[in-house]
Amino acid sequence: MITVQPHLMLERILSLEIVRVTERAAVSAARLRGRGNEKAADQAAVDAMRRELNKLPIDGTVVIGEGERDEAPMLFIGEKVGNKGGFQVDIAVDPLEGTTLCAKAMPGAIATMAMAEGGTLLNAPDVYMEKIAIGPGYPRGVVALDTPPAENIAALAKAKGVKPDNITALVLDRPRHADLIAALRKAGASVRLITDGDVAGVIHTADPDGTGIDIYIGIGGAPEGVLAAAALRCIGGQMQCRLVLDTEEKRSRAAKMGIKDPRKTYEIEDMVKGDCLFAATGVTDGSMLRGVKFRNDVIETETVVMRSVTGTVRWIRAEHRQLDKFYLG
Ligand code: VTB
Repeated sequence: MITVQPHLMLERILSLEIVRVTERAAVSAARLRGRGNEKAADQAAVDAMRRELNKLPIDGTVVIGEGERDEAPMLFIGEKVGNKGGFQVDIAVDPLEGTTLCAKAMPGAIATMAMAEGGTLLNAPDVYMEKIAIGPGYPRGVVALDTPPAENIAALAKAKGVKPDNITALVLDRPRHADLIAALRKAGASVRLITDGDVAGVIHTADPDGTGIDIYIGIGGAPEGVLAAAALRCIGGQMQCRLVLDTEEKRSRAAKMGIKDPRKTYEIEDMVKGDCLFAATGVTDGSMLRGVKFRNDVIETETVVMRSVTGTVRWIRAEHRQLDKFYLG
């Protein structure tokens, strides 16, 4: 007996289809690992992701993409993707999250995307975003964006039942975070710094025992924030974010995208308003995913795919033997 509700059937099938999308993007980018050419690696991932997205039975609109139409020829915000055969979906893509990591063959580059019902993903401009995220299992509001770092660390430690010096915070290594890092350390926390890749950074908080990360804090990209929110919508956890709209130009760009209150604090449910799918494939080896491996006649990929309807998280290690599908030339 089929127990899947009919209206969820397509979405269920799409959860494997989006794996194909991030796999292709990851393989194309991985060919350009360590070549010092961020643009070329990104372009390869974009091309592959777009080609694959256009095969899906969806009527998709890119809401988080490579940029505005005039600056991004492909996967621009507003671009229609899919074969228009299916239902309306919003798409968020970061075909190569961590272009620098890929160009330098450093750990943690991924190809990632999220898909949700049409009109449910936050249309965020490509600006900075303040973010704070913790994993599941804590009382709601235990940490907050506007609470000083020391108080957040103390509250989180108390809720976890440990001392503050057993809390580890993940922060992007940027000069803008100097005060934040100092305050976290003063509060007793250990600070793990990353050079790039805060989508994976936020996801790390969902499994503190496995990753050693209890909290993600700091300012990163807004598109990456929405993608991370999609992942947390599937696996649980809390996140608060605010766009950094510090110039008139940014505020008017945001307003054009429908953002009425430039100082709004977004929770996960404000960024991803309904059910969603999230997928990420490793490009370079990282603490979340293995990178692409090129062997004789076989290409290996590792992908995580999540589905909010059920909270199922699948880790998919694939061996690809039909290599012409990657259009590697
Ligand atoms: C982060 C990080 C990305 O951009 O969002 C960061 O997750 C923010 O921008 O991997 P800055 O680099 O300007 O700090 C990335 O590093 C991608 O560029």
